[in-house]
Amino acid sequence: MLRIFLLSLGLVTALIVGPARAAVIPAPVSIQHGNGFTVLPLPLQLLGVDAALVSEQQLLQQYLNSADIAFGGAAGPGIGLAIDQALTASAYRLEVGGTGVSIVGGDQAGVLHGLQTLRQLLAQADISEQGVQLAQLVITDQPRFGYRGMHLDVSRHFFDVDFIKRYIDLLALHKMNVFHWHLTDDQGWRLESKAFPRLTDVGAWRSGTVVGHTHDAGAMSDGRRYGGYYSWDEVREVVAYAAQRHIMVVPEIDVPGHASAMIAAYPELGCGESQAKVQTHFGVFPEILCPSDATFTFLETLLTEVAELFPGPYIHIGGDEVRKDRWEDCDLCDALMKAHALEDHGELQAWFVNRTETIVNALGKRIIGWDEILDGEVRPSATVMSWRGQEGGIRAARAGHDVIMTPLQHVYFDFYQGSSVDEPMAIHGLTRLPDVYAFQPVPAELSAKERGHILGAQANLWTEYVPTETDAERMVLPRMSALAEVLWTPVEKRNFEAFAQRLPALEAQLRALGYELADSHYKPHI
Ligand code: TNX
Repeated sequence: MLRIFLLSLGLVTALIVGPARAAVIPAPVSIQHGNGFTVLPLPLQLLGVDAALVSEQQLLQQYLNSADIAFGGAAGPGIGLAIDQALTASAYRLEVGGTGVSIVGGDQAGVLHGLQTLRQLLAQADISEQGVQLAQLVITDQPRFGYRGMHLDVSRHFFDVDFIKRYIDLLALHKMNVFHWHLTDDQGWRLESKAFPRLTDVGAWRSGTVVGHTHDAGAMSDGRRYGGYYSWDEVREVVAYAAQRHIMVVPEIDVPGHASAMIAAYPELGCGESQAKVQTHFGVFPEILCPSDATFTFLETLLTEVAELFPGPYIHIGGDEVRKDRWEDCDLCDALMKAHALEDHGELQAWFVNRTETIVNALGKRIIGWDEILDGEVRPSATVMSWRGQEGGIRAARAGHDVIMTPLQHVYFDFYQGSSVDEPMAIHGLTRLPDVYAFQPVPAELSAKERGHILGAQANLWTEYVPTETDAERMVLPRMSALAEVLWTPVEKRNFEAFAQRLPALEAQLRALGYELADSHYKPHI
């Protein structure tokens, strides 16, 4: 502002004032600021794009469009994209120099990450009739972790494909690369199945919708039918959309617990007399799958469909919060435990997981499970998602499992984000912006070898109390901006005060893109 004012008075040149510091989130590995500016004339010229980067060039055009920056010019300094295999995968180098902007990636993902940095620089640039004025600099950058994820629960509340794409856009902007799609739960089944149409005919619908933020369970339901699901075409559209942004989609089919909707559709999958319905309230429900041959035959057919729809290497099979007491009154369960010398129901659950893993592995995929799968002996080939703190992840890494950290203390984005009474109703808990930023995904007590098992981390957005798109955006923004820095930036470069200074520029950019953000972190915390 001051700079613009001084410039308009003609009192100083940019060189005297010096270029504004680029505010990039997540903070890059290195930024070297130059002394001057480069002015890119409008419309912007897009230069020398490799054939392998056609898709990234399309994205660049879309990004410029959504920032209202004209492109298609043919003169003056422009923007060039290239691959240089001397750089590592996902790494990039961005230079704003005399001849324009050059983004060189170690691969296409690296170029994409460079584009996200450029978007932030453009959003902060002075744009006039002369063109876009960018501070000269050189950024070299690469991610700290390979797995940088965001989860979204679409069961408790349903979000349509347009929103899913806007959510994926947010991941890309933050240089995150995994979208964990929590497709099934007690309150709704959201994935079309050709083999089992009742999963959506019955399981995708419940007899009440949420009528506002309230913890009064009775008031949650207005009696109308609520629900929805994704067709195979829609899933493919989402997967392709994510792939263009170098984002892997991890589908979750949550078994054997959190399965009320599945059992409501196919009661024979449950243990004993089924009372299952698609649930309308928050909670952990007693209906769980029975470990019968019929269940595994069903899962094999279902997971074959899932494996075809989702090209990524993982299928998440849930495993959390299983009300194993349901297996107490079950002759088949007793017989299985005897036959396999299983001592308790935790071991029976592990047996269930192992058998499901065999199915998934035969489909050419690997499983991920929530940390409860460690209650018995599961094979080290299962990747563990540690949510009840980091202890599960520590145990898992020591036992040779790959681990994704998602501890509720730091990255449960369904929790409150501030202590003000104006805070919108949330499920419970408190995860403030500095709590997210303080997250250390690699526990100090692990050995070097064990640390190698920590693939990265993700935040979870459970949506029991997140009924609308606006609510969802306000829960993840700006907390995911803090998480992005945890996952990307070298730990020694992390500094919350510096992040907080850079944040307003990103917040303005996100608002300009039409997202809603929470402002809890600007309010006093008592
Ligand atoms: C626990 S985290 C759950 C979810 C709930 C969440 C609410 C996990 C694996 N299971 O089913 O939505 O708490 O915070």
